[in-house]
This record gives sequence, structure tokens and C-alpha cells, in this order.
Amino acid sequence: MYSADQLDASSFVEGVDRVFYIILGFSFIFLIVITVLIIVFMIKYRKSKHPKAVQIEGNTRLEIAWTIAAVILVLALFFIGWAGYKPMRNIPDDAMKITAMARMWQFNFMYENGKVTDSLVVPVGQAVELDLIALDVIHSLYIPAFRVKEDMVPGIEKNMWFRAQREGGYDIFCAEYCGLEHSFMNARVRVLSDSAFQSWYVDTTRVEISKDMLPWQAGYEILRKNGCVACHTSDGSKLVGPSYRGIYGHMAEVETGGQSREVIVDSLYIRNSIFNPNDDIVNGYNKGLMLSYEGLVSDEEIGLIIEYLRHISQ
Ligand code: HEC
Ligand SMILES: [Cu+2]
Repeated sequence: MYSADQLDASSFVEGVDRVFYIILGFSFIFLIVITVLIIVFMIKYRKSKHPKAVQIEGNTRLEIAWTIAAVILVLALFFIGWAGYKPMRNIPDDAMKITAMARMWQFNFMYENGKVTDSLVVPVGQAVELDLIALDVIHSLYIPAFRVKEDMVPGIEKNMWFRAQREGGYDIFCAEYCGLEHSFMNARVRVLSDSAFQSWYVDTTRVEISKDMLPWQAGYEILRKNGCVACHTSDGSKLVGPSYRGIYGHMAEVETGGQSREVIVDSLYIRNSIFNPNDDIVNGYNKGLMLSYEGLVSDEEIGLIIEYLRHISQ
């Protein structure tokens, strides 16, 4: 929800809100004028007063007047809208670049120093450019509080930028219907002070795991942060992919290069399932849905994931 204190969340709020309220104002004026005219005409030309209908021929002057008035109005709205939109397309040269990746049903953000996160962390006051990559289907990155939204289309290079002006946390939504769990495809932007951002940025441990977590708990945290839980459950029920429950150490029926075979689910198989998901397709599931996590999940993290899978398979 927006509250008044977020009205300066980004430098675009003013321009976008101005157009919005001007258009809303015009709509309101027209609503009143048209409604009043309808009522006046209904009373003035009611049947008891005007028993015989009169045919009125065109009025050239009136028609020219309303055509010109409508064109001026629409052009004025266009230019006000354009003035608000143009700065959104002029990305400042000093903008900090972050790659935003979308897949079903998770956003990830990759920083220039290799940091990968599931929430977008940015410094206050600094221009940020997001390079948008969709890995599977069309998504759309929408930050309502900043008044920015841009489609993410597979195979097309797109970008967007903003300058956050107030420290705090704001919602990110996927604004393009992208399948089963689209409505849960959201994330957060965290706007930090410059010094807080710098100390966060230099810490390149990939997953923020607290010291008192057991390895299997850390493993679950990694599954959650990478959005694996959107497709895999831990309670034995089927989702988009097979459940994690009980798979470790058991046999899986898979199709490898068109051939059915049985494999034992061990560390090697799990690692390969994460980096090359389409090598072995588990029977009853579809190929091509799970994308490779190579470069996103480290070997160390896979170790923790395996700890978790063992834990829930005992
Ligand atoms: C978009 C949905 C989706 C996401 C997200 C996803 N997977 Fe999968 N996963 C699947 C599907 C579908 C299969 C079955 C087909 C196959 O084997 O490729 C699968 C198979 C697997 C298997 C083999 C399971 C078995 O029973 O043999 C493992 C292990 C696995 N995924 C781990 C992960 C991990 C770890 C992540 C997150 C880093 C992840 N998956 C994210 C859809 C997904
Ligand atoms: Cu989406």
C-alpha cells in the first residue's frame, strides 16, 4: 500500500502522478458535464413538452469547434504524458548497473561484483539501471512505489532505470501473467543509505546464512531464496516438479536421451539435475520447465541443498 510518506520514493513519482491526476480530473469533468446534459435534455425535451420529434441538420461551426477542442485536449495530454515518460528513457551515464533476471516464478538480481540476491538492494539517491532478462516466458518488473514497470521478454534486450529517493522497503511484482504461480512472483526493493549499501555490497558471501543454522536448514534457505520451492514441495505432493521428500538415496525413473532408465538419486545426480536439468527428465514431468542454475548456485550451496534433501529423506 502507498502511504503519503512514500510519495517521494523515486524521482518519477511526481511526473507520473501529475499525468494521472490531470487525466483523472478531465475524466471527472466530462463525467459531470455529460451527466448534467443528459438530465437537462431529459427534462427539457420530455414527451409531454415535445410531442413531435424534430430532425436537426448538422452544424458545421459546432462540429469544427469540437473537433479542434478534442484534438487540442488530446495533444495536451500526450505532451504532459511525454514529459513524464521521457526522463524514464534517458538513463544517466553514471547509473549503477544491475542485471535483473526473471524465471518462473522468481526474480534474481546480479551485481557487477558477482553478488546474486533475491531482493533488490540499492543505495538511496543513486541512479540504478536494471538490465532485464527473461529466461523462460514474458514477465514484467513492476515497482509501484517508484512508478516504473517494464516488460521482460525472452530474447529481447530491455532496460529500465530509477533513482530511489527515500530509504525503506518497497514491493516488486511481476505484472505479466506468467503461469501457475504468477501471483506469488514478487520481491522487495531495499533502499539503503550509501554507507549501509557499501558494507552490504562488499560482503560477497552468496547466501546470508546465520551462524546458528544447521547445514540442512541453510540448505532449505537456499532453496527458498532461489525460488526452487515454487516448483518443488517438501511434503510429497506434486507441483510443477517432483517433491523433494524421500528422493535422496532412492531410485528415480528418468528418461535420458529418449531412453528410460533408473538412477539412484545421489549427490552427483542432484548436482547434475540442478546444472543440466534436461539431461534426465523424471518420468511424469515435462522437459524444459526447469532451467539451469549454473552460475547462480555454487557447489558449496549444492552441498547444503543435498544436506536438506538427505534430512527430509530419512
Ligand atoms: C519452473 C519450475 C522449477 C524450478 C523453479 C526448479 N525446478 Fe527442479 N525440476 C522441475 C521439473 C519440472 C523437474 C522434473 C523434470 C526434470 O527432471 O528436469 C525438476 C527436477 C528436479 C530434480 C530431480 C528430481 C528427481 O526426483 O529426480 C532436482 C534435484 C531439482 N529439480 C532441483 C531443483 C533445485 C535445487 C531448484 C532451485 C535451485 C529447482 N529444482 C528449481 C521444475 C523446477
Ligand atoms: Cu512472471
